[in-house]
Amino acid sequence: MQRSIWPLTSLGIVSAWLWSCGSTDSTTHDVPPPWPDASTDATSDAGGFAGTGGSTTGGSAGTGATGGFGGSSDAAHDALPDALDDASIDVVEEVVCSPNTFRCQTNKLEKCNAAGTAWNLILSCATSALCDDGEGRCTPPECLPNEHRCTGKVLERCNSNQNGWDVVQTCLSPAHCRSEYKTCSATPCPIGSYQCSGSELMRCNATQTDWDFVQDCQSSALCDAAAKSCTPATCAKGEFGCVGAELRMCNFTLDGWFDLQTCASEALCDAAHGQCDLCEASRYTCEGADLRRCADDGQSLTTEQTCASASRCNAQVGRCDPGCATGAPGAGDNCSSSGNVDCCTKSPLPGGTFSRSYDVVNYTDSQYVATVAPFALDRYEVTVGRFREFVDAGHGTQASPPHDGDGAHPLIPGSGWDSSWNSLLPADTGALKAALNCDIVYQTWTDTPGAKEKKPIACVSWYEAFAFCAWAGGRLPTEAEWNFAAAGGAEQRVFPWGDTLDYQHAVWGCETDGTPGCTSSDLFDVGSRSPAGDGRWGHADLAGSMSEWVLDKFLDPYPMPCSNCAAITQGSGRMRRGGAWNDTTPARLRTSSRESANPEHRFTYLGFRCAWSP
Ligand SMILES: [Ca+2]
Ligand SMILES: [Ca+2]
Repeated sequence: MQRSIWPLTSLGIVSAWLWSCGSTDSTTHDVPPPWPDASTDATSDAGGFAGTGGSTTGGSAGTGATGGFGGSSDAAHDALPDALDDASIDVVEEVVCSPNTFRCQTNKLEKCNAAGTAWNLILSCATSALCDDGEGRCTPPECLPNEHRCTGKVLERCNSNQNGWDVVQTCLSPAHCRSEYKTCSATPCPIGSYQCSGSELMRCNATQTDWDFVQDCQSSALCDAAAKSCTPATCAKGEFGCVGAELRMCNFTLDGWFDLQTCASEALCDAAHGQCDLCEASRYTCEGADLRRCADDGQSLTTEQTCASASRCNAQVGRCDPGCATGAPGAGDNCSSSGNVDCCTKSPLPGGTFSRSYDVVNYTDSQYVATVAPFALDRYEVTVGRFREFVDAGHGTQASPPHDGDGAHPLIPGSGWDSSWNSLLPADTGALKAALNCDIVYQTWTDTPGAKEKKPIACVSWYEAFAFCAWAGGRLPTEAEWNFAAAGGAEQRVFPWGDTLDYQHAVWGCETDGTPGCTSSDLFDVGSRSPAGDGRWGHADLAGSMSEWVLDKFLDPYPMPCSNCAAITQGSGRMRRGGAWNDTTPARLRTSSRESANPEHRFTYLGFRCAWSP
C-alpha cells in the first residue's frame, strides 16, 4: 500500500510500536503502518507481576455536570399577592373573550387564549402595516391616505382603513377621470401620455379628451405608465418572504416588498404561512428535562415527555436518551473520582475553526483547516455499565441492528448506519457477549455486573460502537470533531489539558498505577484523571485510557476542504484517536496523533465515546 509522506513529515517519526504486553494489528500513522494485515489482537500476556492495584487517585471531578443542550430553566412563576396567597379563596378567572379569536389594539395584534380568560399580545405590526384581526396577521395597506385612482370613469379614493377604495364620483362626458388631479376634468390630456387605471394601461386619445385602453397587465405584471408598457412584477400577489427575521409581503402594486413585522428570530420567520411562528415548526426542543414539540403550524409548543434529567432530553432525535436509565454503577450519577458525576454527561462544545493534527510545537503544518458546528461530546469514554444497558436491551446484534440512516451526523449526508453492515454485527446477544470477552486479562467487560462497571468498555468493533451511539441518541464523533475537542479548538493544544504529559493527567504507558509494566491495574475507571486531565471543555481521558473510535475512514491527507467533513466514502479502515493506557510513546497521546484500525477488530485498548448534535 502506497502512502504519502505526509504522516511522516507532519506527525513526526516516533519509535516503533513495540508494546511488551502484546501485539496489535491496528495502525499508528507516524510509523510504517502494519495494518491492514489482519492478525487479531492478542494481549494475553498477563505480565509478570500483579501490580499494586488500580487506585483512582485523580483530583476531584467537582460537580461540573454540564447538562447538554437543555436550554434555560423555567421562568419563575409570579408570586400571588399575600392576601390571596394566605386566604383559601378559589379564584375563578372570568371569561373575557372568545377563545382563539384575534383583536387589534392599534397596531398590536392580540389573541384570546384557549380558556377565553385573557388577551395575549402575539405580535406588533410594523408602523405602516395594518393589523388584521380577521386573519390574525399584519398586512400591507392596499393604498395610501388620500391616494386617488381611476377605474374607467369612476374616481376612487383610498378608504380610511387603507384596505380598499371608496367611490368619489363617476365622471360624465366630456369630463373624464384624472387621478393626478383627484377629480373629473375636461382638461385635455397630454398628447402621447400614458396612465394606469388599476392594472390597465391607458393612452391619451387623439382628441386629448379621454384615455384609450391599451392592455391589461394582469396580476403577474405591472402597469408602468412611464415605460408605456407592462413590466414584470417584482413579486406575486399575496406572496410572503423573509429577509433574516423580517417578514414581508408583496405590496398591492406588485412592484416591491412591504415589511410586515420582525420575528423573534430568522428561524421563526415563516414565509409559507405569512406569519411569525412562535416556535420552529415541527421541531423538538428541550426545556430543562421537558421534551417539547412545536406544532406543524409553528403556533404552539407542547411538552411530550419529561426525561429523567436535562441531559437525557434529546431534541435532535425527539426522545429521552435511553442511556444511564438504570442508575447502576457506570450508568448513573456515580462516575469520576468524586463518584457523583453522571456517567452519561454530555459536555457541549461551541464549534469553530482550527487546524487538524497541528499543535504548533511538534507538528507545525497548519494547512489542514477544519470547521465544526457546535456539538456535544460524552464527557467520559463509554463505560462498561453504559454498554451493559445496550447489551441487555438486545442491541448491537444482527437480531436488532440500527435502522438505515441511524446515528447520522445531521450535516453530513450519508453518514448514518448502512444496513449492509448488519451482517458485521454479532448474530445475537450471546455472540456479542462472547466477543466482548476478547482477552481474559485486559478486557473490561464481564458477563455479569462486577467491579469494572465504571471502566471504559473495550473490545468493541467500530460497528458496535456506531450502533451504541445510534441507540443512545447520538453518533460517533467525526475525526475533526474529536481533534477539535482534544486540541481545545483554535488553542491547538499539544495535550488536551496543556503542554506536558505525566501520570497525573492521563492513564498511559502502563505506569499510571505507579508500577512499570502492564497489568490489569493499569486500567482505570473513567474520569480518574479529572479535572487535571480534562480538555478545554471538560472532557476526560481524551488522551490515554482507551484509544477512541471516530466516524472517519483513514484518508491521507485529510479530506479538504473541511466544513463538518468526514471521510466516509473514500479511505480505508476507521480512525481511532488519543492513544491508550498501554501506549508507552508520549507522541501517541498528543492531540495531533492519528491512528487507524480494521473496523471489525477488537482491542483491549480501543473504546469510544459518542457525540450529539443540538
Ligand atoms: Ca503498570
Ligand atoms: Ca481516551
